[in-house]
Amino acid sequence: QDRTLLTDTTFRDAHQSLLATRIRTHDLQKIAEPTARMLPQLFSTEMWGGATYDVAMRFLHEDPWERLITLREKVPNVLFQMLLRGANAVGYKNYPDNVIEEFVKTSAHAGIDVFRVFDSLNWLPGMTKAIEAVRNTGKLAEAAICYTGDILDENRQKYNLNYYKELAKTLESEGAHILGIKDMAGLLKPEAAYQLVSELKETVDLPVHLHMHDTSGNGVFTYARAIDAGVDVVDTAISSMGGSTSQPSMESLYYALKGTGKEPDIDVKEASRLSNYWEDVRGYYQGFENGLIAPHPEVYEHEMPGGQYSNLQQQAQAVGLKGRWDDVKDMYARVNTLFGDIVKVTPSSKVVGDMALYMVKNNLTEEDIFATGNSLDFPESVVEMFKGEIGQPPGGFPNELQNIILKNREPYTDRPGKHMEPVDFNEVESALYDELDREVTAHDLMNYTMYPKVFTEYEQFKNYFGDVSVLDTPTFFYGLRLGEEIEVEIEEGKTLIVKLISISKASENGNRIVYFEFNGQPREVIIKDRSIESTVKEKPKAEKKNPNHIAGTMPGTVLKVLVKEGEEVKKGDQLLITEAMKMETTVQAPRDGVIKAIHVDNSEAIESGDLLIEISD
Ligand code: PYR
Repeated sequence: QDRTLLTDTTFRDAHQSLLATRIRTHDLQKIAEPTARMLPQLFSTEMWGGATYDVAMRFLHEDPWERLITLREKVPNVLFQMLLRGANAVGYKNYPDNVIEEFVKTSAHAGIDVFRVFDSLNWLPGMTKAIEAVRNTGKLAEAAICYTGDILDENRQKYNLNYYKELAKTLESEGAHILGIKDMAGLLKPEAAYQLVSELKETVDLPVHLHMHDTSGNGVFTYARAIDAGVDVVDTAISSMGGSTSQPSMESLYYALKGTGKEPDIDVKEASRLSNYWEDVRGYYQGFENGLIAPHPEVYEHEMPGGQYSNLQQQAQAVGLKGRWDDVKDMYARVNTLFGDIVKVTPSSKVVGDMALYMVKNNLTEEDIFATGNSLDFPESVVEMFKGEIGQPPGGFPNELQNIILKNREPYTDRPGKHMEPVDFNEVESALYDELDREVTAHDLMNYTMYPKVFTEYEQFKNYFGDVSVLDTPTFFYGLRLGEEIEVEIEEGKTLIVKLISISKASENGNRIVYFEFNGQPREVIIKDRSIESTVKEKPKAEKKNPNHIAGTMPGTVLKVLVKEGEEVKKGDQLLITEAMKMETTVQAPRDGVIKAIHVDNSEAIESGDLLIEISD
């Protein structure tokens, strides 16, 4: 009997799914060499891609490429795997073809060996360029089918066995080296896994690699049945970073299979030593835990991906829906039905999540959407998806709803990449050179091309605060307590000892003097306390029933005002774009009229109910 091969997802999907993607390179690199020594027989380690790319810059103030390069140096002996969102690369929208090509080339060069490519609607044209780009680098293209629904449910047959078999055949003919089954929510039940894997093994002549999340608690059972059916590789995480919304636990699967001859070729004692490390480290990230402390079979109802659960929960809190999480989960499933039952994985899952938040926040039902949808301002991501910007679901979008959401504008049905101008990287390079005032690397180019705003803010932060990646994680997240002493290794073998002595009262302009010891020498530094300056002026509130008043619907920021006072507008014209968490909304004119007053500026913070714009006849 062949041993089961494993991919270890601890460095990527495990923390994306348990801790809102927050594990820092600092904590990964400390355990990288021991991991390489202790788990040499893995098929691969998934350590990059998905949400880790933008979260690194956005929240951890580090460069995702440095993570890849640092880990590559420390782990030379195991294949590195990344998650690539097809035409969306590691972003949330389609990019021009030459960006995909360049991104794949650069990632392969920096150390990625296996690219798991998927499309968030299982739409083949969204994957073909990425598969081709991977093949051109000589690396391994794992093309993944996203699993949704339930092949055993006779009442829900949109995604049935035949559907998956046809897709698998097509991916094989497109040049996939490995067939992935990406069960991003953990919906694949044990018997369904047996049938699906058996049929796919009959259908294609490729190794089959199964990825799932253990949200329901049935993960190891599902894997065991997939292994009975001949699956070649499965995704697991080190036990203290496994289970729940993460992947099933590596050691648990090992013990479950022991005696069958199919147990993976790992030293389970070494694996549990790695688990001890992660158990301690996980504690530093407690604030990002998603609160799921028990199996959650409800996932079979709401179908939310493991990687989305904790992130959407945070988004819901940020828009004031903390007490209504049950409603959001329920609405998530209803929105899926409203959208015609689609695959839900980044970015399509985010669209469903945005719509669910929008409907709960505004107390809307499906009937309201059909009855009053023409006057509703849907989240930007919803409008974009229905316009065809992230591809097409099997069978297309429901027509009536599409007309309502697009306000009868024409969607497109071909590949979005076709409509996009290629990015001129020389131009980007010279613009960046001016802005950064330093040599521009291939990695800067990718960061900027994919996330211009996030990258610029990351650079500004780094210029202001320096390289914070050297700080230990408790200090990074929570700062120093008075009297606390820490060691900071700024480069190999060069350690500084920092002790916080005291902090002065704030001066009138909000500055404080921080007294500390630096390798035993007293030092001080003046720092602006950004929490002072809370004299935020109140904005006028919109009159609820006044049709001339346009109000903010969620706490957030104004991204861009698109009109001027005195300008004539027609019903449906775009007035301004707002952002709440990462969700953009375009506010449209509810009727024809003239812009009488604009009460907000670009980048201004707004509250729900604030008066943004007034219209008159
Ligand atoms: C991602 O795209 O980030 C997933 O984990 C699906």
